[in-house]
Amino acid sequence: MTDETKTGISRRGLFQGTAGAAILAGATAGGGLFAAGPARAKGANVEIKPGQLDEYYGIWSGGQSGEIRILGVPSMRELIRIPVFNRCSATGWGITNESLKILTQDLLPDTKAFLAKRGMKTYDNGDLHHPHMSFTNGTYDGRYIFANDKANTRVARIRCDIMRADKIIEIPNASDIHGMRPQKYPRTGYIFANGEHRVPLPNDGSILDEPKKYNAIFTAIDGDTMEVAWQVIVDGNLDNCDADYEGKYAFSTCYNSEGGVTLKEMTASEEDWVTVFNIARIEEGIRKGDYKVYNGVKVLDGRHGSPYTAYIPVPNNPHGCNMAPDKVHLCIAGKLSPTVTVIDVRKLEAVFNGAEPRSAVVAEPQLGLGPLHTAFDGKGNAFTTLFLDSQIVHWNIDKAVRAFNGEKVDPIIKKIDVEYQPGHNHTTMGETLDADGKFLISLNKFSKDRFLNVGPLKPENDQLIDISGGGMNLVHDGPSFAEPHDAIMVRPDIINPISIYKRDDPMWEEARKQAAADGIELDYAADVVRDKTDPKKVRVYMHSVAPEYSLTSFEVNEGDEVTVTITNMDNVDDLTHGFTLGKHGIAMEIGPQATASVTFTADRPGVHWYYCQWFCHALHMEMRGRMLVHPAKA
Ligand code: RUQ
Ligand code: CUA
Ligand code: CA
Repeated sequence: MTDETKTGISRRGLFQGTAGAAILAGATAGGGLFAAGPARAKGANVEIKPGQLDEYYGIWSGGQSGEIRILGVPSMRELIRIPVFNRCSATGWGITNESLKILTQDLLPDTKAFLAKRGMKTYDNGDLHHPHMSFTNGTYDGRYIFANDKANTRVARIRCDIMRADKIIEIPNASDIHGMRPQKYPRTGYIFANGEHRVPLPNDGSILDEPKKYNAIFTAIDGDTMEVAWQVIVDGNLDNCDADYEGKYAFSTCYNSEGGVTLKEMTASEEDWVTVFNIARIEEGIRKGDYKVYNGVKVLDGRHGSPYTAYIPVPNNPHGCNMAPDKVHLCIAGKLSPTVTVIDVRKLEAVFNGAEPRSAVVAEPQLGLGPLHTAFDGKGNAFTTLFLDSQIVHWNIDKAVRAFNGEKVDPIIKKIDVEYQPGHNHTTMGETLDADGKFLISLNKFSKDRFLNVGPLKPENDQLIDISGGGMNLVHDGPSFAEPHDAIMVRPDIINPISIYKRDDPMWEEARKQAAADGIELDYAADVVRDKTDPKKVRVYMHSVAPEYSLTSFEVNEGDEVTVTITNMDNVDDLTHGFTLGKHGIAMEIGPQATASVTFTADRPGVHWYYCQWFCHALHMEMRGRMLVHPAKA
């Protein structure tokens, strides 16, 4: 954010204004957030007692940690973490063959070659901003969670039955996937993914410091196959996105219509735009062959003048892009402008048929400084985060439309302070037709003095607000580690995870095939098999029943490539075993009835203990065995 915003208010002035507004909010809101003090606000009956279950699943982005976290809402208890783009020491994500397959198989050929030169199989990091669930008929259907990786231009699909990724694909041609949303209607369908940064196409070094020749690319992924369906070249760049409730359009905010590469250049203009993608026309364009193929993907030209896109001017450097569950209003947060631009999606057809693009704008209320994202209560009201003001503004969409038409009405219902600098916010079921207006989460980028000091890197602060009575009551402050950009809150009846794996789960398909080829029954295995054609390859098969592995030792030779495959035969809820091999950097979880495997080279002669790292039994410490590695003969 620049010091001087478009409104001409300096940062110093802003903070003075904020302090004043904070006092005001405290006075008018009957003890607004500042006054709330302790984590439970008076009158807000949301206490979750020990042993009680929460009312919602919170599916939280783990930001630059690369993971997803599942919280219980409203208790804000962190329930579990799902490793996605990161490495996980606990579960072995990025170590096991099963996870490595998902992390590597859909990388692009040039990425694989680039990583191989560095001795890597996949990227070790990720920057996960936007977790969103698959939809059917405008509401969550509990099949999948999709999430972007801005750092390495990937999109992941997470199975909700086991809460593990089953597909991670790298997107060609685009650079740095930021905004990402599933199609809401009739079902998902497409996953829309914004390549935020502009790069040359192809990006092979033939074009370097010629920004005019760079492009941003919009991608539609088929959520069922996780293959790229098509891409569209756009003018400007692509920040956040959303989709409508009729399956007609996707929308993206553009903060860099200037095509700049420096902050100064990217904020030079008075206006940027929202890019609207016309799905039917794009599909028609694909059918008619109006595309070029780059890196195996059909790419349409959606720059100005094309039939595929419309560019609707909005004040400079917009950010959030949120479709209201009234099926009509798309809310574009102004960021540098104190406004939210409201677009009526029913007017877009006319725009695509030649009407002036701004004719689709039906409101542009002034809400406060630094609007970033908008959430909805399903009752016609919206909540917009004000980053600079450290506030959330509660406003009415209909009144904003009426005010835009000249009526003397104030759309603002109330403002409350949050601690501090909110980015995303989200309401329970708020991005679906089932928006229920119960809770609002404010994901604040700074916690400052809100918690015990933990050193220079502070946690962020997630504040849960009860909006069920039409007001806004803070019910919880929750510190969170880097860095929830976004979150969704989903009714528990929609998500039905299993507790015990099915033995035919596709996750360990390869291990199943290999065992069959070796004549091994995974469920009862206690075998060491040396490969017939490549005698340096050894496959060790065992199963586990608490507190024992079926093999208490196995022997290999120095230099052998060893694959250890373990099946957890305990058929009991919550009985996970593990396999940690000392001094080898190897650890993996093996869930109830799951099979997991890991491959490594036995290049340390000697005795190496393996042990179970998930406390599973009174004799868990004794759940161990030895790998004996014979030294290579000199
Ligand atoms: S963005 S703080 Cu990565 Cu969703 Cu707006
Ligand atoms: Cu099995 Cu600990
Ligand atoms: Ca701009």
